[in-house]
Parts: sequence; C-alpha cells; structure tokens
Amino acid sequence: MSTEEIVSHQPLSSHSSQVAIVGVGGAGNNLLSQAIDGGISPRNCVAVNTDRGQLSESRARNKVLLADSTETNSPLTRQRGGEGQLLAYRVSPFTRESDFTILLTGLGGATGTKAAPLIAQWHRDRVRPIVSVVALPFIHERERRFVALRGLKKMVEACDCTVIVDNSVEKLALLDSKRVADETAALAVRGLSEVVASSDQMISHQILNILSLGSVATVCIGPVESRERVQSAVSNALTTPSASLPLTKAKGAVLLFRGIEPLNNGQAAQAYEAISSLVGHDVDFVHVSTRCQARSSLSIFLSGYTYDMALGTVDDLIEDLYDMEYGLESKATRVGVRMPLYEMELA
Ligand SMILES: Nc1nc2c(ncn2[C@@H]2O[C@H](COP(=O)(O)OP(=O)(O)O)[C@@H](O)[C@H]2O)c(=O)[nH]1
Ligand SMILES: [Mg+2]
Repeated sequence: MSTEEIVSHQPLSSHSSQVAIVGVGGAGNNLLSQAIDGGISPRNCVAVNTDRGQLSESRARNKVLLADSTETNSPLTRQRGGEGQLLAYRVSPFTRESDFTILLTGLGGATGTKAAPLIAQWHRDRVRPIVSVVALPFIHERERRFVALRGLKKMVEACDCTVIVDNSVEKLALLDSKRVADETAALAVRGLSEVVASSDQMISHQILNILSLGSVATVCIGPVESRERVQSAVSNALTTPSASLPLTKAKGAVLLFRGIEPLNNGQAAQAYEAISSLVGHDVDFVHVSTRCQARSSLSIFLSGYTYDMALGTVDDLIEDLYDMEYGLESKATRVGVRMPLYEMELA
C-alpha cells in the first residue's frame, strides 16, 4: 500500500508555528550564524556557549553564556537541581513561546556534546517537538568521533529526530568546496524553520510525523536547473546525503523546494517517483515549496533511520582509520582529502 502523500503549500497561513533555533557550542554557534546569513531571522535564534569570544561573534539575537564545568558543580547549580535544570532555566526564556525547536550543534567536543542533549530533553519533557541538526567530527578527529557517538546516542534519545551532517562524508562529496558540511547544515536549518514558520500547522505536523519515522535522518541538498527537470535534480541530490546511510533503509522523505515558482503537483509526483525508485520502495512523503528569487534548490530529508544504522556508517570510517594507521590499501579519495582543522578545545 502506498502511503505517498502530496500536499500543496498554503503560504502565510494564520495558523503557522513559532520556531526557536538554538545553536550550542562552537559548531552550533557557527552554523547558526551561517543560517542567519542565509536569511533566517536572528530574533528567534539563541546562541549557547561556554566560550565568551565565540558567543560575542554570534549573529543570534539572544545569547546564553554557560559556566564551564567547574562552575556547574557550584552550590547554586546543585540548589537548582543539577545541570539540566540550570540549562533549562537559562535557555527557556528564549524558547518557551515556541511550538517547535530546532537544535544545532557539533558533537565530539565538550560544550555541545554535554549541553545539547540536556536542552533537548528539557523541551521533550514539555511535549514540544524538537528536531536537531548535528555535525559529526572529521575523520582525522579520532577520539572526537567516539565522543560524538556517545553524544549522538543521547541526542537521538532526547529529540524527535536527529539529522546527521557528517563532516567526513561531506568532504568526500565536493572536494572543491571548503565547507560543504556547513552549507548543508545551514540550509537544512533554514529550510525547516522557514517552512514550519510559514506553513499551516497541519503541514508542520506532517513534516514532523515523517521526520520521526525513525530517530535519525539525513538531508540531501542540490540545485534545480529547471522545474521540468526535477527528477534529475532529485537523483543528483540523493547521491550526496549528509551521512552515508543506505537509501534503501529510508522510510520517509520530506522535500523542500525553493524557487521562483512552486512545484506543481505533477512535478511533485515526478520528484516522488524519483525518490521512491532510488530508495527502491514507497516512502511516506510530503513536499513544500517556498518562493524565493534565488537559484532554485531542493532539500530532501530522508527519515526512518535508527541510531544503530548511524553507528554502522561511523564504523566504516573507523575501519578506514585503522587501514590508514596500518598502511593498508584504502580508498584513495578518503586518504587524499586535506581537511581544515577546526579549533580544538582543551576541555
Ligand atoms: N561543520 C562544522 N563542524 C564543526 C565546526 N566547528 C566544529 N565542528 C565540529 O564539531 C565538533 C565539536 O566542536 P566544537 O563545536 O568546537 O565543540 P564545543 O564548542 O565544545 O561544543 C568538532 O569535533 C568538529 O568536528 C564548524 O564550524 N562546522
Ligand atoms: Mg567550544
């Protein structure tokens, strides 16, 4: 039985949702600023960090400076019932009016890995939808990938859906672009927040329902040369998912199209056909078009994955690391990539 569902976008409904976007830690702050540069309003954005310098550079309107871990052991923290409570107390003034929260962080460091799951859990306890977009460390950040996996487990447990943007995978896809992962994460956040804030709540619910078919999702982003060629745009986008999870295991797809003219139902049906044929079976589907003057693009969120499947993709990379370490033949593209080093923190 096909569960395909095609919904047209009703722009500027009076029943849209309020979205809050929270960026935690160095990566979270950077990616949030990039999403703001891409067009989302800084008003609903909150940057959270233990690093005062990074926080001051954030383009978010609201900022929360967290104490480092020595301070979180203070009597005041204990009085308030632990770190989760303290975090909630600091962050909630900026998110409690919202119906939908998007959490943005990089896992594998100290601040985001520790604080983001606590912030997510606090929202989840209030039965508010929370979707996270998380960057996983580059392949050369050995120990960090292990730390990230532990953090990912907590994120996955605390969020309705966690969209993984693997820094390692994205770097393989487009060698000429320095920061593909950043672009992907920022576009994913912008697309989701834009659609949730401007569509009918019913559409937001459908999107959330499809995203939460599994605890983990990937996002595939690509340009659209013309709406008549939407099928090839879909196939191209699906060749570079944000984390290397198998297409065949996807259970749902959320297609966000941006362009001067929205996709008509025929074009949306063609896009669906391309997705289901590449995935190899029917998936739950919703599509939303947003008008914009810029070059047309699409973001396809593939959902229905589990934490264990995500572990599998990281295992592959760990095997590659092992091969590199012991001089075994490995895929040349992976070894040959020169990756920029991000700020390392002495936690
Ligand atoms: N894509 C992307 N990943 C980043 C960026 N900065 C850091 N990361 C990744 O996020 C992980 C956590 O780093 P960071 O956010 O600095 O740690 P934290 O501040 O302690 O939470 C790192 O291991 C990096 O792989 C960034 O600007 N973009
Ligand atoms: Mg930091």
